[in-house]
Amino acid sequence: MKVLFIEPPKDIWFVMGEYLPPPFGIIQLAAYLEREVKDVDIEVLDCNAQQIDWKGMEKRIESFNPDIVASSALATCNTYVVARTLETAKRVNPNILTVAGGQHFTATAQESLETYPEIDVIVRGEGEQTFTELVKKTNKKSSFPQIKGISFRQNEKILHTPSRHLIENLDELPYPGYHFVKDIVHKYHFAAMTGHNAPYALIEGSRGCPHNCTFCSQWIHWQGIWRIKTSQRIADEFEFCYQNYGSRFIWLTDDNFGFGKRADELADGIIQRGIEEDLMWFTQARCDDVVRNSDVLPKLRKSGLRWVLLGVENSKESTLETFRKNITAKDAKEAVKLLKENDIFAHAMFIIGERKDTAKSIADLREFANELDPDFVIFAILTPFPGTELYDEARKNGWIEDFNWSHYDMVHAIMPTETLSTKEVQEELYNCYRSFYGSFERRISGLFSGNKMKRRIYRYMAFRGILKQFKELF
Ligand code: B12
Ligand code: SF4
Repeated sequence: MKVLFIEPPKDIWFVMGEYLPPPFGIIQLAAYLEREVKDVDIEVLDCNAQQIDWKGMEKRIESFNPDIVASSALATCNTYVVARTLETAKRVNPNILTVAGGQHFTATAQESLETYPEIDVIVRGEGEQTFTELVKKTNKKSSFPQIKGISFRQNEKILHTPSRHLIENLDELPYPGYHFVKDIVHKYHFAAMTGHNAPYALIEGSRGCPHNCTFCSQWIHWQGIWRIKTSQRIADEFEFCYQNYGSRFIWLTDDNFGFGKRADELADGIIQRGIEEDLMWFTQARCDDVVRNSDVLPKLRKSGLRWVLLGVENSKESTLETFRKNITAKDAKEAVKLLKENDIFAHAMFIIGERKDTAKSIADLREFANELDPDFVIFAILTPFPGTELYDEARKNGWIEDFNWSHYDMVHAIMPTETLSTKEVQEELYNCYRSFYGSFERRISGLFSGNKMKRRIYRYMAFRGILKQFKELF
């Protein structure tokens, strides 16, 4: 049995500057499959890192001659590249079983199977156990209805088997399969933030989130359950990547790190392993968690935590309530201040385009962002990702004006607000960036900041003209 995992050629998210991430979801699945099934020949093809175009991909599929080709969208905006990948596989050999998975395909299983005849099976939700069972039963298609967690076609009908239970203990997962990409592992980088000399790895610390924001697909995908790896295990994975793959910048994939005791223990674990001196790591966090757990920040900084992305989202109370975010503008101010005091790069994410947003409320948000003055900001447009409560509401009310999935990148406006057209929401995004990064004082203070990461990103922006790229969206 031969299985080929493919990370398709795809566009980077220019908002984050220059980076090349490892295809984490699929190397994780590959490692699990390798451990559970002995007689399987597995390859991972990362078209981005190997600079392989569509033609090159086709040739690789031909030469490897797989029984199964599997690909992951990561985010909704990559739907078409995954479909094209699987279509390419079918063109090479119609007998290849093509499999897609991840948040988007899970949420749109019925619709995706109706739209893309090139997809044979969609693995819904958690992939490891389901995909492994699918590989074991590939040659017995009659047993597909017994595999929990898949959607597929049978006799012209689309079937969805019942969902599978989640893995209870994430510590039982194998270490991520970086050995599948060992020849190119040195290529992964987040140059805009950490330069070219800090090999970049992703490590997963948890799945899901205990909160339930209306626009977020994360908690829905993981069934509203937050499962965490032990801090000991996460620290082991840090050391594993540091020692074996030379990783010097680690992105902890948790959408909500949680801080607290877990963070304290992780910082201890990294420091005890003696790898903190030349290690940088990143995570995403809620503002209230940072404020509540400020006492652990110095130790986290010592362990190499250099950069935190805060989901500030908005300053307006009613908008935060609509999002069910359960934080306040005061939390955001305090969190940014605390991160900066601890020399941790404070990165804030804001969302514009909520239904009640007006030109005035977005101007107020711009003012708030300027006053908050984080080291770096991303303004994003409220996007109805399939699977979210927002998507259901927007669809029911006919708000969605654009169903081109490649625009679901939080940079393209998809919906109008009550008072702004979709085009005006798009223009407001540009105004937000211009307001924040257009400030001469901010640019100068960025270029000469005491924080190394901040100096690097402002230098990067100065030379690459990120503002210009936003302007080109119109
Ligand atoms: C790291 C990351 C990034 C990195 C890139 C990482 C990469 N490898 O390319 C960066 C910063 C560049 C990035 C960018 C973006 N991201 Co991002 N990102 C993440 C993050 C934090 C971790 C991804 C990860 O590795 N998870 C761990 C793996 C194991 O989980 P997984 O991929 O879901 O896979 C499991 C299952 O879903 C399933 N599965 C998945 N794929 C497949 C495929 C097959 C064949 C099978 C069988 C199973 C399967 O099995 C896996 C194991 O159980 C996630 C949030 C999260 N914690 O997942 C957001 C997330 C995926 N990103 C998101 C978004 C919106 C984006 C952006 C559009 C903008 C943004 N705001 O960040 C851009 C798009 C860039 C692009 N063009 O691809 C959203 C996606 C929502 C959606 N439905 O589209 C997420 C969920 C964050 C969120 N809470 O909203 N991202
Ligand atoms: S936005 Fe953040 S806090 Fe809210 S549900 Fe998603 S991951 Fe959790």
